Amino acid sequence: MTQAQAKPLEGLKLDGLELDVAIIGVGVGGLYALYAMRETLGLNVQAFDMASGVGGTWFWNRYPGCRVDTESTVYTYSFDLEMFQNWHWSERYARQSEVLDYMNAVADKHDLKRSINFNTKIERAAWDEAAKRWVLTTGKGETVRARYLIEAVGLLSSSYAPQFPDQEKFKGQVLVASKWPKDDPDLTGKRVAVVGTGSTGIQIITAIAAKVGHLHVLQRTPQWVVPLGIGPFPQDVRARIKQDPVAYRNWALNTGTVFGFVESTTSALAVSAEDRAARYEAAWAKGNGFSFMLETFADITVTAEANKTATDFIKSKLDAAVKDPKIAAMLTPTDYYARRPLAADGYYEVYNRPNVTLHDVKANKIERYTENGLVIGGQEIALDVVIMATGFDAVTGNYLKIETIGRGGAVLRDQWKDGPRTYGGMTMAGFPNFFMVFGPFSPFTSQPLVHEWQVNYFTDLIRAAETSGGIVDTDPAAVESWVKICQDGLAGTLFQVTDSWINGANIPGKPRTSMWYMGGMANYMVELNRIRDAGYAGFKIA
Ligand code: NA7
Repeated sequence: MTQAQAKPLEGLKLDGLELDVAIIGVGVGGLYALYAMRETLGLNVQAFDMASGVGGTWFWNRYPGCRVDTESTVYTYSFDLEMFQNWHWSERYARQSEVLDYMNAVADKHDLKRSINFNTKIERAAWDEAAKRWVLTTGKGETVRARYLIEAVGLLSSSYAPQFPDQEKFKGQVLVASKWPKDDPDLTGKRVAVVGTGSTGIQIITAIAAKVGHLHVLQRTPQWVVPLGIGPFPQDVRARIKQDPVAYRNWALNTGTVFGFVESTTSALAVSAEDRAARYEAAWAKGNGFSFMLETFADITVTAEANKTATDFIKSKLDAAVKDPKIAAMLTPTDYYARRPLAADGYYEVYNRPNVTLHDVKANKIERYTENGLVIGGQEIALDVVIMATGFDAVTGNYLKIETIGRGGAVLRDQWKDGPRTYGGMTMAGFPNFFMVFGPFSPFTSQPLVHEWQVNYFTDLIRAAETSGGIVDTDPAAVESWVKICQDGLAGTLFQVTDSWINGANIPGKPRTSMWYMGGMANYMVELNRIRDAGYAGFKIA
């Protein structure tokens, strides 16, 4: 890592600390929230993070091949216009180390680390009604009190890594992708198994296949994969951002998913077969999963018929790329193209390599570890390293890890037992002065610019509360109507019926439900601005 190591705050005694604002998490959302609270509002703020540095998901996910699959053009903050205009991204899809360097540069430029307590876990947050304060308890039992609490705990940062029986017997190494060691383990020549073929798994697989001795891919459910199109940062976009960064930011925010392209409004069924093939071919050549799914046609994730046109096309590419038809068949999904869209260059070609074996672990279960490896369908595979790329307890996971108690002793875990409940993805009823950055029922979009937008939105709310001396709470009826809008939105899509982390189906026992506003960022801003213009309807500043 090239960035300066973050030092914990020196001399700050946490126990008994009184703050205006406490922030949990200094990933993309929390770092900007810290800036907004301290620099824009001038409040007394401290942030807390379990990590020893800034970056959130980019701090922890250091696995081989880790990079954004959102264009770097929109994977950036815009609040510092000078940095937005001039930051040098070397690639169209920045590598993890580059994203982390960028976040450290932002934090250093704005001297944010002096307000961050690293290596500090917040285990409990309880509202003290008499004092009108949130009372936070750290992992060491210290107590910090704050008038406002902002949780920026990450959408995809609560690791999910199931343990297979007898793991303690295994003489090799078990690595969890989302908790990758800082001292990057050398996999050269090793016998490696990758469990999981989501975004993380396919990045690791394509990065290490040529390096390891033998790669065993343990696939439970095949997924549709398109190329990413790794290459240099596009100079035309750089010129556009440089010339008018505000216009570029506003353009990006006014799309559906804020991925740096405009979503199609054309049905896949409204064009001729030749036009359709040409559009898919161009999207394949360009790369990017979100672009392939959403920039080509409007209804791929909405109707089975449109979806099939996309999967037929990807299937034709898969069959052309994979030499062994049996392997090609194993790689072919049987469900809709309606999970989070995956993209990696040369993914299918990996399976032509003589040192790569694909295992179907749905048919042949991963049974247990032995000293030498894993037993799969009754057969032992000898291994040096097992990499768990098994995903996250997405969206709600990290909120529920903190024991959170609201007004009248309301327990967050009880309130969300059948699924989360929020207003605009930012607040909850009965949890006053509590704000989430990209909480459940936020728009289904890329992150940084949307985080900024939400933080700016509740910065205004906090300013209003500061001016009136009030407390910000949320009307339960407003929450219910927002949840209904979000549930209806997901119900109209194939995301609803396709198992994935998007609907909670990846975690055993998790309620399967919508966790998103599916109407797109442009509409989200219209809805939230309408609420603001109606005197913050649904929010209660009292
Ligand atoms: P994902 O997309 O949830 O993928 C997890 C993968 O792990 C997926 O292939 C799972 O198979 C597999 N998995 C999970 N549990 C098991 C067990 N017990 N045995 C075998 N295989 C298993 O997580 P990622 O980390 O790849 O990506 C998450 C997001 O992070 C990504 O979309 C980006 O936005 C960033 P399954 O499909 O459940 O059968």
